[in-house]
Amino acid sequence: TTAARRLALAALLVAACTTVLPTGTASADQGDGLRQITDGQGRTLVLRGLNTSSDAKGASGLPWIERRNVVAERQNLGSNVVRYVLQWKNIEPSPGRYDERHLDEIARRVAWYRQQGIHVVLDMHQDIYGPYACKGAGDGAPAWATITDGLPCTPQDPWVLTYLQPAVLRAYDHFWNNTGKHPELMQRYVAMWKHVAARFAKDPAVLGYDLMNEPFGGSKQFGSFEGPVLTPFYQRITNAIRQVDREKWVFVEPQALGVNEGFGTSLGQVRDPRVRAAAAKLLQQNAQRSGTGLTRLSDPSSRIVLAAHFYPGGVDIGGGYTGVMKALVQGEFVLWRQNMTAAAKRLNAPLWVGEIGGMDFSQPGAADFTRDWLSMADDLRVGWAYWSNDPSAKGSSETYAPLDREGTLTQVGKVMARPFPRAVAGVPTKISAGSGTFTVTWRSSRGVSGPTEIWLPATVFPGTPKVKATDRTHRWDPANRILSVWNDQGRTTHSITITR
Ligand code: 9MR
Repeated sequence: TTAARRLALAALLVAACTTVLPTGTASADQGDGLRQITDGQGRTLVLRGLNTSSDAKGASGLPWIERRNVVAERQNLGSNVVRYVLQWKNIEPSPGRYDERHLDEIARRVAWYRQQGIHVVLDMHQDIYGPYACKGAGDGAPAWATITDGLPCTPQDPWVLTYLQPAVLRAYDHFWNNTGKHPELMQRYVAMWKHVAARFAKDPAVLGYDLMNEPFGGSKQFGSFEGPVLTPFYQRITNAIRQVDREKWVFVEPQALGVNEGFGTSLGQVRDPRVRAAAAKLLQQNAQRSGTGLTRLSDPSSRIVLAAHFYPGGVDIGGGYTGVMKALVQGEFVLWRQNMTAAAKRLNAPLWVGEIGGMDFSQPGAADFTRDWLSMADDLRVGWAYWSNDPSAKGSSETYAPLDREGTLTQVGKVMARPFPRAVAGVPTKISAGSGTFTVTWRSSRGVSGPTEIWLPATVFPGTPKVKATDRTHRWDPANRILSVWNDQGRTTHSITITR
């Protein structure tokens, strides 16, 4: 039966993950020491929001949303980020010719997010290589970049199995130049990213670039893909982007197979050229004004983010979250946490969950599952983007999307609407949501200005929130439901507890 197969799959994943677990006990506080994504004022950004959208995979490459949906998202979920789906096929319909009208359409939607104060991460999406690899099954690459050598292909159910079809494997093998025949494909992809970055470099809403959704190595996987093939490719794209954009964050994803479910990744470190450039400038300035001391530069640190996905095996293919299944999925939570925080530390990069897979709310345990991944993110002080915002992406019922087409919270949306600190004036050390209470603690860090901003949903805090804080100055903005807290001068650790 399918239930038995799901169980077997989950058990297999847990067993496999256990074998790659680092030895030693899990630290209770794995979020400690993780680097953070920061804003222009040096504040830590805890980025939470939705993926927009799965239906953008279609011919137009554009999502279903209208401006009012973005307004509703900010009001009802407090989103401060969107992972915005775009695709190579729509951007570069023929080699070297970029569709500026399509980029304008993207920019028009990016502006809707800007108006709501929502940061945009541009996600170069792909699944199963592209629509031309397997009879329209996938999305991503244009026809001209899809070379399958006429191999056969039959779309599979579940859809991920289509990755293993001969034509799809060959398309990837040519893209990664595993075949040694098409080095121009990766060159085109790099040049395409440089063009997109040049287009959005000055757009203040765009926070960064997610270089490739869920990379798949074709006939090379894990150790023969992530380190030797994917890492240098990311480095090439990053170098090209930095020629036109020194500031924005670059989001890199591990391979999806296995890692989405908790396997460790062997992705290597991508170096940010802005670090070397800033150091060189500093040396030069010091030489020019010898004796005047160091000149402060804005922020010469690396801006590479590890954007991992989380799809505990079982629930994303329609299983429940009860009994043995729940225990197995919880095992995957532990593995994912341990392996992804270890990878982020090894890569010296902040961790962000670019996709967390929702669960079908007609299945038992869906609310518990949602609360559990939300709590994991709180514990780690990492942000996430939920997959996805499509009201009917997975079948006809509206069971996955947090908001319906009118912008009203759905069942999953009501669980997801919970308090979080959008920006923290320092390094967050604790984020904890209880029923009707919320606590954040943080420590000061140098060069930070502006307040800590906490979003408080009306569903949890209907009235004016009661505040107990170590710091004296706060302001409640009832229209936007944001509580701002300014660090007291001289204090190094801060704490705030909110009750209703
Ligand atoms: O949820 C999406 C599903 O409806 C599609 O059939 C499938 C193929 O396009 O893609 C699913 O979305 C996936 C996303 O593109 C990448 N990460 C995993 C998502 C869930 O499977």
